[in-house]
This record gives sequence, structure tokens and C-alpha cells, in this order.
Amino acid sequence: MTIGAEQAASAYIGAFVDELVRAGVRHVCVSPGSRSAPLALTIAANPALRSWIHLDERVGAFFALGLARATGAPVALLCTSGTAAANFLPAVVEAHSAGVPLLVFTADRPPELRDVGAAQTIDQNRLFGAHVKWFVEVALPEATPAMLRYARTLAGRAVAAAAASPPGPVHLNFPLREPLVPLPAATPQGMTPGDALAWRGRPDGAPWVTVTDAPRVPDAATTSRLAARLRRARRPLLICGPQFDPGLAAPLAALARACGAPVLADPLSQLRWGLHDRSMVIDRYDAALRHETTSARLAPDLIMRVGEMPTSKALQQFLQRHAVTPLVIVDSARWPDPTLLAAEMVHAEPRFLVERLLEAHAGDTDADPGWASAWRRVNDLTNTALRDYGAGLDEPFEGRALAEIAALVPAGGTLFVSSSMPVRDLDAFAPGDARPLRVLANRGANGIDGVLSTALGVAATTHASNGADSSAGPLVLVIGDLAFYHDMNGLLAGRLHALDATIVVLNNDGGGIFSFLPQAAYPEHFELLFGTPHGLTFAPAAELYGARYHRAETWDALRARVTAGVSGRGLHVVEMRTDRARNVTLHRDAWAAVAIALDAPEATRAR
Ligand SMILES: Cc1ncc(C[n+]2csc(CCOP(=O)(O)OP(=O)(O)O)c2C)c(N)n1
Ligand SMILES: [Mg+2]
Repeated sequence: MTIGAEQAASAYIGAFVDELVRAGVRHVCVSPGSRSAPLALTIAANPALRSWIHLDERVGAFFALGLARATGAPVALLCTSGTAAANFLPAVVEAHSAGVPLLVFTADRPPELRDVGAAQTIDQNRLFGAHVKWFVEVALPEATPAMLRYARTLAGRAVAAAAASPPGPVHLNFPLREPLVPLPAATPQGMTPGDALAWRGRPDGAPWVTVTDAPRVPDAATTSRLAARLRRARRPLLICGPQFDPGLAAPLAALARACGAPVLADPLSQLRWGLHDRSMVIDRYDAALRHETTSARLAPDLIMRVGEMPTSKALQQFLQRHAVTPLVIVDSARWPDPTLLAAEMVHAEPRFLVERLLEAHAGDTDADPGWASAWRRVNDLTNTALRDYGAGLDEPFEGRALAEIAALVPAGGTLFVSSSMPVRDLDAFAPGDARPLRVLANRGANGIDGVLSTALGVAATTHASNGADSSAGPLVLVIGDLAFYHDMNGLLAGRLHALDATIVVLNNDGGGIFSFLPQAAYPEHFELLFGTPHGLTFAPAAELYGARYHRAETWDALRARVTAGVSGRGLHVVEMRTDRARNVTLHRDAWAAVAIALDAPEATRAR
């Protein structure tokens, strides 16, 4: 039996989508268009796939990024040809930099309609350049057994490539001919068993090809060499930067204890908050290390770092100051060392290495017992100084706002922080505790774009939004006004998909971060080029998208509104106004309060 071209396309796309499901894909963010219709219709018809419609492709891609970050599994994106595809770029860049698995599907004209002035046609070949792990110009649909095997294998390979460590985006560009609707494809009769397999897929829902990506586990020699180094160190220091493996915290905290090493925990390390042993966790280092004598005095003789480069500039300067101290960095495959100080780069999955180091550590350590207690004393004094400083303020202060909001996220919930000051203020001002929290941010490329959309993608997986599908608690996003403005289109997803999220906008009428940077010394052009005031308030934006809106002018109001948001349904926007210039003064006063505490004799007294 011969089948028509339209039916061939249906069989081919059907096989591809069938294999996506068999490989574990569950979510597809779809934007409207006609060239992509055969894929969109096939995806929508598959009950195992959830289609999330997004009118704005840039929003859809960031939403997919959030979904993929939250679920840990590849999430697919689909759009039509032309600039629609180009709008995926910012999120693809972030996914590539941050190691988030995305399957980017773009529909395209077939070869005969390229470079001849056909509508909505651009060169989509390698559109995302070096920002994807794999690019495939997909073959035109055909329904021969060989091409169905190709479609099935392609889907399996794409999912595996996106998920393989380090995860990232892959781009498949699909040339499609008219008619752009799938027609039911009758399965040919009298096929060989092998050909029938290509048409129907393997029995029992098994994937066409199972891909094994064995984790990078360190060998015994590496483990025992590193364990011996840690054991011999007198002043070992562990540092955990941004990382999203929830299973790393417990073994890393246990290793810190076993080898007498304080562990500096970035707010995105998943180590600052949680039920694990937090006795060695240092969470006030950003403020403490701004104090020169403390930063000079607490000199380590071995540093082991896991995760991405931490956010704190004071910590970066501390690493430069102690450049002679051997620095060992552990990462599955990347080179996360902008300091260029690494003396050893260990390419192993951090959790596996840490677990093996813990096993190899017989319990003995040469660490100076005063070393960890000196760090703890500094941490405690800094903690008290910052807490007292914040408590004494009755005016809005962004540092205190981050501490207050972080304290209100219920155990099991997610705190998402925007780039710019929110992530830095969380680092400096929010102490950890025993609540298991997930703390996320787009720190791959540090963009202030797509933050609302990414956070709402995460919110789509929380318990309230998703019923019994998920155990994750509510989501709170803290975002600056420019980042909020940049991604206002993203709010529509909250309304369309009935998501629950609490969004706190710290509105300082511009880019507050720039007042801390050297360009602040150029007042004649500062406001125009960097301060960038806009004079907006976000009540109308909240109203446009059906979000509840409140302006919080006092700490009590902020607490009440965030508490109502996390226990309620729907989108809650809470706006707190701050003043950029005053904010700089308040930060400097906070560092001064810490310096007074660390200058006191008890800061250095041996216990
Ligand atoms: C897409 C993008 N554009 C520009 C920048 C540069 N940038 C970094 S921080 C910042 C200001 C952000 O302002 P806001 O979100 O209000 O946060 P605030 O600094 O006030 O805390 C800008 C423009 C960026 N990181 N990403
Ligand atoms: Mg701002």
C-alpha cells in the first residue's frame, strides 16, 4: 500500500512525538503558528503531554526553563518559523549557561522555499549558534520504515542529549510542507515484524533506544588522594556555590563536619536552608568578609569548591586575597572558575565525589579545632549585628526585605530571586535555618529578562497549581522593578494557566545595583544611563492580568501580604517602594555595624 505525503508526515511526526513521551517528556510550551501546526496538533492530541500555550515565544521559552529547572527533566518548546524562533534565544542562552535541559523545536519552510522570498522565512540553521548542545536540521517527513526509525531515534537522542550532564538545550529545526495538518495515516498491511516495529514503536511503551549516560563517578585513586588532602589540612574550607541537586546538602554538610571544615553556603547552594546538619554552615560570610582584618585572618590552607561561582563579591575578593591557598574545584564537566585560581579541577558529579570522600574519611582529621570555631564566632557576631541593624529600621530597606520574605516561605516552598540586587541581598541578609527550601534564580547569564516567566514555570509544578501531581509548596518571587517591567508579558501565563505565586516587586524606580558601582561617581549622566527611572507603579499591570495587588509600606504590611499570598490561590503582586540613594546608605551602615562587631575583642578571642 502506498500512502500520500500528508499521511507520511502524520506517521513520521506521530512516531517522533510518541518517542518523546516514551523518553519521559511530559511538558511542551507551544506558541501559535501555522508552519508548526502538524507538531502542535500531534502534541495536543497526546494525552501524556501537557501543552502550555504561550502567545509570546520569549515568555514561553523562559516558562519552559522554569518547568525544566523545577522538574529536572527536559521540557519541549515549539514555535513557528521566522522571528518567532528568534524569540527563543534569551532563554536558550540561559538554559545553556545554567545547565537546564530544553528541547527546542522550530518549524521551517522546506528547502525549495528558502532564500526565495517566501513569507516568514529566515535562515534557522544553527539559529542559536554555540548556545545549544546539539543542532539537527531534521529530514523532511517520509513514512518508510527507515525514516520512521530515524524519527524515533532522533527523539530519543534529542531527549538524552538535553539531559546528559551537563544538561542544556538542543535545537531541532523541522522543515514541513503543506498541507500543514496531520491526516490519519493508515498503517500498511503485510509488513515484516521489523518494519511493523518502526511504525508502532517497541512493545509496552519502551523507548526505541534507551540511552545510558553514566554519571561521572570518581575512581578510587582520586577519592583517596583528595580524602588524604582534606584529612591533612589544618584549615580546610568548603565552598558551595549555586547548584540545584537537592541531594548534595546532606553529604556535603556531613563531610564538612567530618573534616572540621566550615562550609560557606551561597543562597542558591540548597545548603543554607534545610534539615541537614547545619553546624558547619556559614551563611553570613558576605558581610563578614567585607571586614578586612577578618578576611585576612581567616586564611585557609585548602579550599574545595563545588557548584557555580558564588554570587558574593566579598567572597571572590577573599579567594583572590588567599590566592596561594590550593583551590580544588569539583564540577561534572564545566570549568566554573572565573578566578582562574584553580590548582585542581575534578570532573566528577559533586554528590558522588562528596559521598565517596565521606566514606573514605575514617573520622580522623588534622584540622585545627579552633579553625571552625573561629568561623562560627565570626558568623554569629555578624548574624547578631545584621539582625539588630535590620530590626532597628522602620523605613523600607531592601536587605531587610529579603530577610523578611525568605523567613516567610513555608517549608517545602520555593524562593525565586531575580538577578541584580535581590539575589545579592538574599546572600548578604538572609540567614539559613532548618526549613527545607528550594532557592532558585537565573544565574547562568545573570539576565534581568524572563525572570517572571521562569518563576511562573516553576510555579506550574507546585502543589497548589498542580494538585496532587507535586509535593512542592508555594512559590515566592522577589524581583526588582526593571526586571518586572522587562517581563510583564509573562504574567499572562499566571492567568491562562491558573497558577499560584506571590511576586514581591522591590520598586526603587530604576537599576538600584548601579548605585553601588563605579559609574555612580558620574552624577551628570548617571540617572540617564544607569539609574533609568521610569516612574511606573505596577498596580495597572497586576490588574491587566487579574493578579491581586497590594502596596506594602510597612514591615507589618509586607509580612501580612506575603503570608496571605503563600496561603492563597492565584497571583499576588506585592509592591514595596524603596529609594535607591537611601538604599546605598543603609547597606553601608549595615557593613559598618558588622565591622564594629568584628572589631570587638570577643571576635578573635580563643574559646
Ligand atoms: C537582559 C538584561 N539587560 C540588562 C542587564 C544589565 N542590568 C543588570 S542589573 C540591571 C538593573 C536591574 O534593575 P532592577 O531589576 O530594578 O533591580 P535593582 O538593581 O533595582 O535591584 C540591569 C539593567 C541585564 N543583566 N540583563
Ligand atoms: Mg530597581
